[in-house]
Amino acid sequence: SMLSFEKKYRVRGGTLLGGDLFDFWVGPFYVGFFGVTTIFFSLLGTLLIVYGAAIGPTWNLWQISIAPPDLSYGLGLAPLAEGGLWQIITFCAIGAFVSWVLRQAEISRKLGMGLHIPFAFSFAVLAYITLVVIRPLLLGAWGHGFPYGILSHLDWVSNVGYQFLHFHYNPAHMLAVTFFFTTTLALSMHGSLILAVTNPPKDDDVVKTAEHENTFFRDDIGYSIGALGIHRLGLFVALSAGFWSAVCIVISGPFWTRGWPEWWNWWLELPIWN
Ligand code: BCL
Ligand code: UQ2
Repeated sequence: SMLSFEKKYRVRGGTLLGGDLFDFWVGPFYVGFFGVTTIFFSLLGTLLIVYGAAIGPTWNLWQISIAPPDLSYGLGLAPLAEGGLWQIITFCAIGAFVSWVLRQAEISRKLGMGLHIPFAFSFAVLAYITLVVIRPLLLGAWGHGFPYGILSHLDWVSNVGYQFLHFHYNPAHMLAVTFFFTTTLALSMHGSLILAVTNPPKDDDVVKTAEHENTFFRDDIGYSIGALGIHRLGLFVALSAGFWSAVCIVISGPFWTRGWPEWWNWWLELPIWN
């Protein structure tokens, strides 16, 4: 059932495209122009994946894979069974992800909220587009995209990693990994703190306050970042993880072609050692 405030905010306006045409709800879901395009692209993309599996060698879920074209096709279009499917599926995926960002933006605008959510999701979309469009363009072949399959994409990550001998020496990869780990640290601190103050035993009321939250961390480590602060920090570390992930892969090949351990020679070559 609909909450009373939902009724109040279910009003026309705020759309970016289509005007009033798709400005309505179906059950709990807002539709909008970009709801329609999301459904269209994700349905078409999914059907093409199923078709790719059907003309492929296996129905084993782990082994199904839809590969990008051979490197010899460069930046051209390939026949369907030779990577053309991968190209159309990639187009559909980007269509669906971008539609989703814009749908989030329309809903935020209707509610008069900030655009933080579509802004945040667009970092994930950016990382994906970096992998399957920006880096392949810079390297001159769609064949540099990753294959769509559960095990095959893992093989791709391993192979591309070892092309650079030891990917852990990639400085942007170091930053990305560190931000991912810091994100889990921040969320585990935040989640445990909130549950500790607002999850009372059965039949008890919530009696703890923001003062308890602050005081815990002041007693524990001499500092509290604050209730608003932890959410700003959390968003920052999470978006940084996605951002540096995109950077770490786009520089691998287009910017640096040798092993990543060798990149650190700049340090050994500093004139101050002479
Ligand atoms: Mg590494 C990349 C961590 C070891 C080679 N590696 C990454 C990064 C991340 C990471 C920083 C992947 C996350 C990412 O891109 O998110 N690597 C990591 C860690 C170790 C590690 C922690 C470790 O050892 C502890 N890596 C190694 C070893 C190498 C290596 C040393 C292999 C031998 N690594 C590579 C290579 C790559 C990485 C090569 C990369 O290409 C990758 C990277 O940086 O890519 C950018 C970004 C998020 C996305 C791309 C997801 C996008 C989601 C989209 C927009 C939405 C999907 C919707 C979905 C389909 C719908 C679902 C519907 C449902 C109904 C819900
Ligand atoms: C905090 C606070 C919260 C929190 C958390 C902290 C009342 C509800 C988790 C503590 C966080 C700190 C000290 C920052 C830690 C830094 C990193 C890089 C992980 O103070 O305010 O609000 O949830």
